[in-house]
Amino acid sequence: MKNIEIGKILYQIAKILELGNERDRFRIVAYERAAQTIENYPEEMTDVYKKGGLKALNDVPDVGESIAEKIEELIKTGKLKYLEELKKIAPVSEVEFLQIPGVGPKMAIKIAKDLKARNIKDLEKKLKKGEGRDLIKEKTANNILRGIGILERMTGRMLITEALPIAEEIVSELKKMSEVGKVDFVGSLRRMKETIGDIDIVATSMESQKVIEKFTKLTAVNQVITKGSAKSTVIHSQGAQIDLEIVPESEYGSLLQHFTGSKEHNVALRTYAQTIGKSLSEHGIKVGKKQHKFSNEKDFYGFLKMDLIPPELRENRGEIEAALKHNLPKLVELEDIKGDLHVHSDWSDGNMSISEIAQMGEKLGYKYIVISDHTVGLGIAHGLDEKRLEQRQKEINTVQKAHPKIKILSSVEVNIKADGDLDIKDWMLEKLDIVTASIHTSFFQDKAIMTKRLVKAINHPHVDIIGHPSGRIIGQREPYEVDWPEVFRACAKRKTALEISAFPNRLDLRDSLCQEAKRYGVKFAINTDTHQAQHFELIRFGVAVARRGWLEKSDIINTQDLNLLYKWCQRS
Ligand code: DGT
Ligand code: CA
Ligand code: CA
Ligand code: ZN
Repeated sequence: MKNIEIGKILYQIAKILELGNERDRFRIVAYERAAQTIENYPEEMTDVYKKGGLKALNDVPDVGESIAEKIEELIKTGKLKYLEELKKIAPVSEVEFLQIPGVGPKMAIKIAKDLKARNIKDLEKKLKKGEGRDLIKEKTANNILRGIGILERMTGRMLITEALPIAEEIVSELKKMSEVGKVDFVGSLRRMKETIGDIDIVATSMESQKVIEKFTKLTAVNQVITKGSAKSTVIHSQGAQIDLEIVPESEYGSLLQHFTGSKEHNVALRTYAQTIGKSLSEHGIKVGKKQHKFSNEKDFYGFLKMDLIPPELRENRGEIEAALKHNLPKLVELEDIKGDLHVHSDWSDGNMSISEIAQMGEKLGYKYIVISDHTVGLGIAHGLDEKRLEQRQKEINTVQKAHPKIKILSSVEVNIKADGDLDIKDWMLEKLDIVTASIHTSFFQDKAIMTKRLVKAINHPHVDIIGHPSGRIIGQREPYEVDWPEVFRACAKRKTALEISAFPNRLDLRDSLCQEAKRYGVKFAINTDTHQAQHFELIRFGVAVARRGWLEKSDIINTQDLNLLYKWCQRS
């Protein structure tokens, strides 16, 4: 059983406990935390268990004795008696309603008991007809309908962080086969889109049938949907669909281009090609009767008098014109990142000490690392008040002495209250090196109020960055209603950066909004929002969003040397 599956089961337990009115809030939180840690853990729990048994499971952060035992049972039997028991007590429909983003236990019970909806479909019908408006207000009903919409859109899609390891594993298996030449994953995954429908892989081989045979027999393959002489579709053990196509080496460039997409990019490209008398297909470019083949993409785009377009830009958002004019952006790269500006320590809800964070930062080759714990308003995250912030500063000073190679900056992720004020006093904020302000409460305000609230925080003299600016959680929560142009104008004027959170289900600010914000002159910070060691490596997904948003090194404040970063922060 994979970590992702174990994580899902633990989340499910937390939800059912909540539904059953579990009094012990900490028990619910314990399951949620364990689930989050395991989902992102770099080593499979099965391997941890193989090496060190129950004790090793217990040593995984956030995994206590009782949860370790449950993981052991899951690994051994693939089932969990405790969950079966819980499900017997919890009503089926209520558990189903909990899947709807924004619907909590209380609402789930109300929907089932008072509105008498039998399942999600039934609920959707009832709400659309306007039934039970005395029980559920218009606004709430609309929120629930929106939640059902998110659920439907997400169904069958995975987060890129789930899809990428699966694709990488299959690519490496294919590379091991002696019959295989080149292999690449293509489609939305190569474009680094935030969610992935299915995984597409292309490979070259002279013996395609043999490769297809071996591919369909890989241990990670659960089910074979189709199997041709050069094409196959299978279902991976983690539920993902994988399309494999074997292609001739001589046409590899055009096929790679075709299967990378996006469909919108390909359609626009084909339309442009027609205007100059060329006809595109997956096999190459036809001029008159002559079919030109391409072994690499650079030659393919070059034949159309274009620069090679990075996969992340192939969404038909202006890249074709830019490639023709030879002014594509020089996109930011992972190696450009000089430090992470958003890391939680064990002073709030992170599980690393400041010393461990400094060590990790050094290991990653960062020039600086920013400790940005939550502030007091966020009770559940053990937020810091002014007094504890001063205590933390002492520890930072001590650790800094032991780590002269990396600069440890003192920061907070301060809460933006419903009225746009911050929950830490100005005199304390002034002492910090850098300040990120984020919204963690009152998500569903009207557009005008939310915009005013954000702009107030942007204009605060001590705020340098707005954290996860749109508040969306992929598959769970829609972004807030915000007047983005107004927010972008305020950011550009005040020189407040917008964060691109690399956290897998946030990836917020999203790609298209980054592209738009850049036009206003907004700067960005690519951060991980790390709470535990393995989160640091998520930074690549933040860089991917920035690249999809057309951003260059100079658009990102944490690609700059420390003195320039200081300059950015001490502007007031
Ligand atoms: P996904 O799987 O929903 O995340 O998105 P993609 O982009 O991976 O889409 P998919 O798997 O349906 O197809 C892979 C690529 O194949 C797609 O990006 C472009 C190409 N393709 C598929 N269908 C068409 C089509 O009808 N016209 C053109 N021009 N290209 C297509
Ligand atoms: Ca795909
Ligand atoms: Ca596909
Ligand atoms: Zn955070």
